[in-house]
Amino acid sequence: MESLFKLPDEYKALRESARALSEKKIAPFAQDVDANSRFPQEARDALQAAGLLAAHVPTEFGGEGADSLGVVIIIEEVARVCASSSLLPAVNKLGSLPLMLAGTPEQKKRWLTPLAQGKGFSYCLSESEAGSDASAMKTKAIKSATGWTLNGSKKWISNAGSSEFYTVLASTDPSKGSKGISAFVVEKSDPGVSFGALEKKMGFKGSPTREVYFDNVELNDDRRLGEVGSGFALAMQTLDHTRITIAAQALGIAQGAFEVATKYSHERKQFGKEIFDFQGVQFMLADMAMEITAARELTYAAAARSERNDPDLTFYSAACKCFASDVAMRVTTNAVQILGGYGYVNDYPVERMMRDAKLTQIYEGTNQVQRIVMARHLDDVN
Ligand code: COS
Repeated sequence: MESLFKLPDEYKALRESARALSEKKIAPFAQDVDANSRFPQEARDALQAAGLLAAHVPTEFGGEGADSLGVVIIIEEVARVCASSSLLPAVNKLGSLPLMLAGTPEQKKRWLTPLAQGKGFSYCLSESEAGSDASAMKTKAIKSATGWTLNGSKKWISNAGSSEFYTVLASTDPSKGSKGISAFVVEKSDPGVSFGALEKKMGFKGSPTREVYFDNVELNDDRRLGEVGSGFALAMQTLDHTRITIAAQALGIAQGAFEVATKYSHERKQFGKEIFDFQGVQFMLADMAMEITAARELTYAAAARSERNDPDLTFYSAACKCFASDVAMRVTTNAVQILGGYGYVNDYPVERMMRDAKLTQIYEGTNQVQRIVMARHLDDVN
């Protein structure tokens, strides 16, 4: 009973070091990264130097072997100061998880080792006509004499062009629908791989998002992850684990906005007193604190399930992603409200946080998709 719901000390220490690093080496650049839509190079270098860029990579491949909760805490702390930067470790986990789940020992050694050394790993599932309906993808891998020939394109790919490696889902037998999809590792240097222009986004402006094109990309069969036809299930299984990192990101954004709003409410005086002294403002802050706490408990509970691969993981990961991102949207919107005119201009970070929060309700499955997933797993709630 004593340890029930109590975060073990090792995670507290991890939070402290991730927070110190984020405040010192990432926060000072967050506004510039957003304002100039530029790659957060300082964050990338600082995270790599500290072993936090792909901390989930097992120690046998040179990583830190951080568990699901450890990765959640790292992402949460980075997102608290700069959401764009927090996508670096999050995407590295997303891109490489199919390899960790289904790769052979040789495949793991081949790509996880350079990932731990700082090469990025992206995830290519979505297409222009296949977003929520992911299995409607048109990208095809056709069997060739030596392996596979890949043709098609993927859309909204985080860190595209910056990452060295890409897990690509492609149809290997269109007649079989979701059962005819397979997963491959594609390298940036493979002939026939190219990238579109940077998307101009509402938020997460420091994170490069591009289309990825495959024009007769020849892949040996050793690029295939798992069995032929198992790709869609692998993609969904991956998201079961990684949607939790989006909840972590949402949590961090919400926490950051909540702290700014609380501090401001004590500094700002109107009608002769701190605006904190108005009950209307206190109620807003109390609601923020309550919702963030609830989202954090749910996210950490999901992370523990991810680590154990519990049967109710699918429900928990969808629930925490949906809940935490909705919380982040409400919290950041209310933080802007508390700061009033100052909140709407970029003297303070809350307008950036509000723009960033929006994406967490959309990517790795819209919150409507999360509700579809939850509705299919209602029996897990008991
Ligand atoms: N784990 C393992 N396998 C899974 C799975 C999971 N969580 N979810 C589905 N599958 C497998 C099942 O094996 C299923 O086959 P069976 O019929 O044998 O059970 C197969 O995949 C097809 O699943 P389903 O019928 O549920 O697929 P749908 O086409 O109905 O799609 C949704 C389901 C909408 C939930 C799915 O397409 C989805 O998550 N879409 C959003 C994609 C997304 O998140 N995109 C964001 C881009 S990544 S940044």
